[in-house]
Amino acid sequence: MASKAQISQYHDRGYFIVDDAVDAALLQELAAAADRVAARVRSGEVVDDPDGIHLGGEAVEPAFISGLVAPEFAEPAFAQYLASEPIARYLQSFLGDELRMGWVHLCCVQGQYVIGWHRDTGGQVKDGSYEEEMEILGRYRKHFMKWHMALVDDPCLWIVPGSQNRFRTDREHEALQGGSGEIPGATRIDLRKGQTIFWNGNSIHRGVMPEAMKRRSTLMGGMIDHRSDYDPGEKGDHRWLLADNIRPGLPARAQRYYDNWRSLAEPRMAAAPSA
Ligand SMILES: O=C(O)CCC(=O)C(=O)O
Ligand SMILES: [Fe+2]
Repeated sequence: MASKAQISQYHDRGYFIVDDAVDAALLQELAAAADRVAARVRSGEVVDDPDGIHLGGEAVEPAFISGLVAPEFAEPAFAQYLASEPIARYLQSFLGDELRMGWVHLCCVQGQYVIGWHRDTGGQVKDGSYEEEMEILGRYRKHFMKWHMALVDDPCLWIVPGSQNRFRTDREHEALQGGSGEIPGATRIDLRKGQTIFWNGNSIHRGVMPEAMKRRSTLMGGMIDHRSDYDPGEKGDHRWLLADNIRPGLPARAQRYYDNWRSLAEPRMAAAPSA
């Protein structure tokens, strides 16, 4: 379970960092598996397509890979990780016992990488009044938790601590409109290999890869409290997850997460096939 100090840091500053959310042996497996999946996408052997993971396609240089639990990647470590005990224990403190599947993605950029300042409130008003912004921050993704886990040391994420709880400043407004430059009080998160940051995406944040850094290899996870109503925006509902070959390859706890998700997502997707 998360400690009281971690829970209050999460609520006040919008994040906390831990060393023990992944087992040492699994960490080594994940790091090696991540390199293999990136190589498979790079060579065209596996295609990570929102409509269905498949074999044999065009080589691309991946930045984010999303189909990690699909059997086409042949890397069971990712589903084991998503269903692992330490992840469940940390999430339980915030989301309760009954979770539904979010995601685990790999960020494997090489070379340049910048995602400007933003909150993860996609689809919501970005330029709202005080009342509108506070309403969004109070409601959006409230039953949801996300995290990064570094497979190699990762200093790319920047967060403005506490900004998940308050209206933007003028300087932040400018930065959120696509302006560049620094925000006073922003913190660079220096994750060492194997460390996990659980953080609130309503915070103002950005991703920047330092010039000297050659490659990033970080898992990005998310999970949802299954007591909450289904929200089509709660995760990119990739249709590949509906394929018949996904569920049998998952560990028991992940099957439960999957079934919870599918029971709500499938009827939605059937009603709106291209959503
Ligand atoms: O590169 C990063 O760490 C930030 C990515 C991001 O914006 C997010 O995970 O919401
Ligand atoms: Fe983000």
